[in-house]
Amino acid sequence: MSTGGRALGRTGGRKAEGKTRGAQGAPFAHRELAANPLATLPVEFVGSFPDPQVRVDPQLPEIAFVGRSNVGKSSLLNALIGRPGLARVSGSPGKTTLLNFYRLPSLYLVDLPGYGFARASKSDRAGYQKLTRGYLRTRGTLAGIVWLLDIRHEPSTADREMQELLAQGGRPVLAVLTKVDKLTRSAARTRERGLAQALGLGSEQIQSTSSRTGQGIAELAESIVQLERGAS
Ligand SMILES: Nc1nc2c(ncn2[C@@H]2O[C@H](COP(=O)(O)OP(=O)(O)OP(=O)(O)O)[C@@H](O)[C@H]2O)c(=O)[nH]1
Ligand SMILES: [Mg+2]
Repeated sequence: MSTGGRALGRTGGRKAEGKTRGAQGAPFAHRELAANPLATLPVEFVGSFPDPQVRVDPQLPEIAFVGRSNVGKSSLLNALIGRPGLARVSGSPGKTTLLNFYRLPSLYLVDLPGYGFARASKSDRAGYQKLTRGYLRTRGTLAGIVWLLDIRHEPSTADREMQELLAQGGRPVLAVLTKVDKLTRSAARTRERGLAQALGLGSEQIQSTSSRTGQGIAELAESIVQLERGAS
């Protein structure tokens, strides 16, 4: 909010100045979309990198996926591009430890290591954090961030810290609630409202999704396309 409607709402004690959009020029429309505009595009795995300054060729806008370990980043990425096995998914948290780049014709989707993974060693955790934060802070080609939160849980301290970092970065953010299939419709609606309030976001800034059932995936894909259009 503090950055012309580009970042997430209330953070760092700054007061919200009204509702922000889910992303610059791309609020979630919350209407049922028939087709996912990303699922029909060719996609290619580019590589896994340990360096936030890595040069990828060609240079294109990047959309990053960030969130707590095990929140469902890799699954969401697979669902968006319609390739179930492309990004590595696991029952055990901490699967993604590097920056993984996937190329669509005119943008990259970047799967980031999850934060808050308690079982990783302290030095590993510090390393992932440095990589994720370094990437989010310094990446010139970063066009937007998809920030994932599990619909069943309250935002953790690490989530709050991430929200702060994202607000400071001032780039468009799409807040996505994952695993909505785990709740009944009415429980999901209650959680959506509660989380929107807890995060200081308008309901149009949050999209509930399920990588399992496909709910909300086409809508998120459409918002990513809008984000990329705003960046290029
Ligand atoms: N029910 C349900 N399970 C999901 C969904 N998305 C992911 N999962 C499960 O959650 C677990 C973690 O999924 P990942 O996609 O690997 O999560 P991640 O955020 O990439 O995890 P890290 O790479 O460890 O940070 C796996 O067991 C997935 O099958 C969903 O929409 N619904
Ligand atoms: Mg992952």
